[in-house]
Amino acid sequence: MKLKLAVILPLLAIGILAPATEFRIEPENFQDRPETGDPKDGWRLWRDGALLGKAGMLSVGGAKLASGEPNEILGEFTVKKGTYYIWARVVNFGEKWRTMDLSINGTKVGTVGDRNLKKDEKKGSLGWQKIRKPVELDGATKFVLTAGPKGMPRIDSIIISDDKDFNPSKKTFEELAEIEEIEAD
Ligand SMILES: [Ca+2]
Repeated sequence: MKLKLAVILPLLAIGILAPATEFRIEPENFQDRPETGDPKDGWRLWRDGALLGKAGMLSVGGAKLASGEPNEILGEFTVKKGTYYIWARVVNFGEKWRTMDLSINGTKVGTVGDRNLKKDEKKGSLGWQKIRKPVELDGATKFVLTAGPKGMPRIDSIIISDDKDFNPSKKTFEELAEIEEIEAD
């Protein structure tokens, strides 16, 4: 069936045929990512050519954890209004303790990092993990990553997509790098 322009235009206007939208958010570009200078404390920049933006963030735990302070980094971004599915590119050792919580605008939306290894997933490999529930975003959006009590999680990138079928695991590194990055506010 051919759709006539007179039919297509109103559908576009209400978003039914609008193309899916993906954005990248890079934790290494969060505004508030205190580096204490102590290699055993807080979070550190993780540089590697295999990472989007050639860097990520890793938590090294340490004194902050011992003091009971939340070991977190924070980024603020302006996001176009929409319902988004969230994916995080993280390292998974399958040992359950190198985890971090992702909170958005003060609400925890999920935990990523170590989880059960999938078939064919190598221990310590980088991979995409999906946050279970979609989130509604509109404008000013605060992302917080909080390292789990034992520290040591690593994260490269976050992608938000308004397409429930989007799957970054099916994209090449080059395709992922071309996804527009939202600059921190
Ligand atoms: Ca990155």
